[in-house]
Amino acid sequence: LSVSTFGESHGPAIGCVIDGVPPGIAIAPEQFRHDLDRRATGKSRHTSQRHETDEIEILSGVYQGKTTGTALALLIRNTDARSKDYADIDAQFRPGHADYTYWQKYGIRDPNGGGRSSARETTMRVAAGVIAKAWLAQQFNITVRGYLSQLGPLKPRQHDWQVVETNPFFWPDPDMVTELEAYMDALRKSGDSIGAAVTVVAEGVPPGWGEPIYGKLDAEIALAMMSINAVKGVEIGDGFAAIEQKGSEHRDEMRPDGFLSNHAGGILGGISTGQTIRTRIAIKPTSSLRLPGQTVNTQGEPVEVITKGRHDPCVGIRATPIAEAMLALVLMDQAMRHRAQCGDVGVVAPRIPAGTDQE
Ligand code: EPS
Repeated sequence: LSVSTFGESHGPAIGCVIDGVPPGIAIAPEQFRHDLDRRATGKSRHTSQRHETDEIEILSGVYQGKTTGTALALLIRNTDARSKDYADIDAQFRPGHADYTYWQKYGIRDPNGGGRSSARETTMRVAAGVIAKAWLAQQFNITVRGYLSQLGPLKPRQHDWQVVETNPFFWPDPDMVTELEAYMDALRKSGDSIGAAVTVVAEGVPPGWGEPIYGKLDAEIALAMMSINAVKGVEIGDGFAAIEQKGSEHRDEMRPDGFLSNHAGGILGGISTGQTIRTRIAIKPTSSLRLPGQTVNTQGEPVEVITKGRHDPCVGIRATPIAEAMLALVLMDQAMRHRAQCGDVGVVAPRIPAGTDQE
């Protein structure tokens, strides 16, 4: 499976081409609508107020509601770009933004919005992920879903999947939503931004997916997650908490009726165990701030920068569907690789049920 995206935040359109999609996957337009809306800007006062319609056009690869096996091309036209917001900073670099490194690499810059480095690009990842989610569900009954697991200093105290989709944050603790709203309102008024963490799980993944050395399932997940804008860290299972754990705590003991825990995050030796796959990503605070900061311009002179425009005070709020899409795409790719190499012969030992997981 291969996905490539194109288009800039303030260009005429964004799009993607997905190659290697098996034929016969049933895809309804509402499936795109659902996930694109979950990721979109302007759905609450806590995100960027740019109002894009994100109307998807399927250019190829789908016939009568089913994938044909040929290259799938998807397009979304930009309808609400406002390039004048960037007039003041087109010759300056926002501290903490890819403005600077794009300039160092290419020596040329499209000053309108973030261009390719804008989170606008993630729209097409979500669109591609819709295909992967549909295939995983239809072929294996796999569910990929996620939630915001930290917003700045705030951590959920309870976990209820039912409420994740009922608030603008993808937050699993119903008792804290008001607190999050107050936190975000104060932050937005201050002109500052905040980081966040998103957790994504895949339930129903059979054991055996992933290459043992190069192309480990966890390595591919980490690569995919780190390729999302603003992601600064990736954990699989307990991740960095493993530093302080003893082996007796970390190991996931097994009984014929199931695993007793899931510290490994569903992957051992780069191969899925059959447990829930769990990954958590750290998302940095957005760098486009209304607060003045020191920077340099393209001449190397010191200047003060203030970013206007319609920015996210916490881009992590919209990252849950993006991370779900990336996990689904990696799983689909690994599933096809596993099937191509092993078929069903890999499974010789008795399978242990997924068993206990800790959320
Ligand atoms: C973004 C800045 C804003 C956001 C954008 C992400 O856009 P602009 O390029 O107009 O400044 O609105 O998000 C989207 C448009 C989107 O669809 O996600 C950024 O700097 O990442």
